[in-house]
Amino acid sequence: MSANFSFQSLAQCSQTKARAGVFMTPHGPVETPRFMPVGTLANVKTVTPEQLRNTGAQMILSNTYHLHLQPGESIVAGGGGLHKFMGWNGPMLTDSGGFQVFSLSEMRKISEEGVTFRSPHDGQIIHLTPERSIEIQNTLGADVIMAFDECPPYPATRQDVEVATQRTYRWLQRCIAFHQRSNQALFGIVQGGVYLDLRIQAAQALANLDLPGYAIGGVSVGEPPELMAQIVRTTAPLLPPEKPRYLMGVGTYREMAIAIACGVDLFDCVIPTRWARHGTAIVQGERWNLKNAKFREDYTPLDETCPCYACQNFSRAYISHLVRSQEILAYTLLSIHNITELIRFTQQIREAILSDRFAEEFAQWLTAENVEY
Ligand code: PRF
Ligand code: ZN
Repeated sequence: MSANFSFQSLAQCSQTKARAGVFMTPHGPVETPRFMPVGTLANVKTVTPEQLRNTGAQMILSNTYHLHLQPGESIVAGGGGLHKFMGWNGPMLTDSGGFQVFSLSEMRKISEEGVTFRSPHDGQIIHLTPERSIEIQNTLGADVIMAFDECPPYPATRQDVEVATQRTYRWLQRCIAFHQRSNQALFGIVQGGVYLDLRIQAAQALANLDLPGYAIGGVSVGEPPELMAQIVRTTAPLLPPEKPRYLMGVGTYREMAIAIACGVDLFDCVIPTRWARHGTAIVQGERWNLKNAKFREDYTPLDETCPCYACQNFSRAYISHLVRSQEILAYTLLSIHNITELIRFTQQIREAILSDRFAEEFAQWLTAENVEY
């Protein structure tokens, strides 16, 4: 690993594969396991960087696809790079764009060279290739950049997933060849859909490449939860233990707890901010709709155990009022709270791992149907 990055495992659970560690980046440490909030368009929606820092966020995410379309990476570079442009001084990661092209744009065409699609902004034809994705991510300047991959939909035939997984591997080799900066760590992404033999092949092939970190992609795309658990349980242990492992797009309590038990260190998900904008609070892993009549005269905080700004200063009744009135402050307070809840959950797991109490204390989250650990 380059001198700018390191991953140190501080403790290993005696009953599961969970570990607590520190991932060091040029913009500071990330204590793992940890949830990373999503800031798609160079901001975590409705939350200022200062508020975000106070949720316990260490590393945050942004997206190559979105920033390339709007405002364009040269504008971000003109503003001093992604960190300076958006006022976030901490560790940052950009996703490569492949997944977003497939989930968000129309008229996409995929070939060995890359992906062609129409910009949803102005209809312009855009080509994204492994080299182009890395070039854009180099220009944006996040600490961690992701390989350009193809995430097959669910369900998909074994044949289609095999083609996508092998192409993803060739694209990774092109990303590695193109990426020349030591102050940005390139993570590889394991695909393979729900086909465990393809997952195993891909994980072993990637493990041989000595990358600074590894992600598991292609999950949480509609497959049943027990399949996701099986995929993570099969894949994570094959990735080098001395490197950070990142499960992409996953952020519910149960999914994170299970993945952590399999040795995963990092997570991201739009759930806390997206739900916030729908007036939904996450409380101890449950989903509460603040429009519910029972909150109208409930003067207690969202979560009495939560240290966040929203819980320390406002009641359920007040936030319910803001949600009903569609006041923007509702979304800010709920985003702050939801992000804090998810980060706190991963922090509590980290502390439990450090004192080897994880398997007992989080037993309620560690079961998924038909899955054993
Ligand atoms: N690939 C990339 N980003 C992603 C995913 C993926 O498979 C997922 C799948 N859950 C979320 N974000 N590049
Ligand atoms: Zn709170």
